[in-house]
Amino acid sequence: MKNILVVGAGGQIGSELVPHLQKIYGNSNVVAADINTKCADVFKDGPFELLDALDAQKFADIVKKYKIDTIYNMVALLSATGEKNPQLAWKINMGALMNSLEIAREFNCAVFTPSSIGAFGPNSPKDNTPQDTIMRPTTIYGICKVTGEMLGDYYFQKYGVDTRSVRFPGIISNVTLPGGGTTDYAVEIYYGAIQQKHYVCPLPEGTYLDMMYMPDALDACVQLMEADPSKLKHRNSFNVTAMSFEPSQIYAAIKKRIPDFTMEYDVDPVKKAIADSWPNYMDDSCAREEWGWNPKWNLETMTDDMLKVIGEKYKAGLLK
Ligand code: VAH
Repeated sequence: MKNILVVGAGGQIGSELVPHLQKIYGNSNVVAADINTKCADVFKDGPFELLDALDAQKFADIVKKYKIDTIYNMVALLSATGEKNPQLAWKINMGALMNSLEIAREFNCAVFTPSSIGAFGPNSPKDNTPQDTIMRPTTIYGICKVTGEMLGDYYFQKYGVDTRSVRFPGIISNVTLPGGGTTDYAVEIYYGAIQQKHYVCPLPEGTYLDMMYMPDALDACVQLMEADPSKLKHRNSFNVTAMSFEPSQIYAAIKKRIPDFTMEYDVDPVKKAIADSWPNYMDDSCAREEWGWNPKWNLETMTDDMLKVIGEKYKAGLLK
């Protein structure tokens, strides 16, 4: 059975990835690690370790203590936050990745590190963005992600480290609010619909972005890490997407279910510039062919589930 370490477990993906992995591999086989002390109260079903991913010695000690064979490195400052402090974003994003790769090399671990649609840039093809194409991102987040992809392939080719990665689109979830992402509007809009019946959208109408519901994202992580390595022509990093929409389309999907929901636009120029540099929709045929990627959720089914779960939390007084 695998022994897994999730670093950055307290983030938007990590907070759902840990229980998802525990259901598959067993609670004691999945160690959650995060710099935030509050996470100790969240991850009570299995081992939790306080870890600053930039502390290589502590990171390695945890890998040795639990005989880890698989590292999910989920540490990242996201796109909009990164633009406020590019130097810190580089330090954290690349420091955590380099420690993950070096420790994986030393202790023979496999490594999963998410990349992102943010790894593409304004001169990447916007529609049906190919798996292999020009990538000149114009955000520090994207530069971290494309550098991370190359480091992942380098550690595989030079040292044989089993590195694998997907280029996630915007991920929509109803557990942990995302922070500092350009695609966060697609999560916030559901809370606005339930709590205020109104939302002020920071991206303009017509801004298409790839998106995915969290259950599909969690399946993508596990499916790729469980894939037969002999079938993988790519490793870092696979395009994966489930849907592409622009703000007026998600607004319409919600309004069908909450007729008195209203939305206005107040465009955030930073988020607009970032979104405009990213694809409208990616070609994820390589992931489908090489490891059976096949998303289950679309805008309609996701909207039903998001409004149901957030509505129940609201009625129970659980929303801040
Ligand atoms: C962001 N949610 O907006 C992240 C993601 C595809 C975007 O990487 O920065």
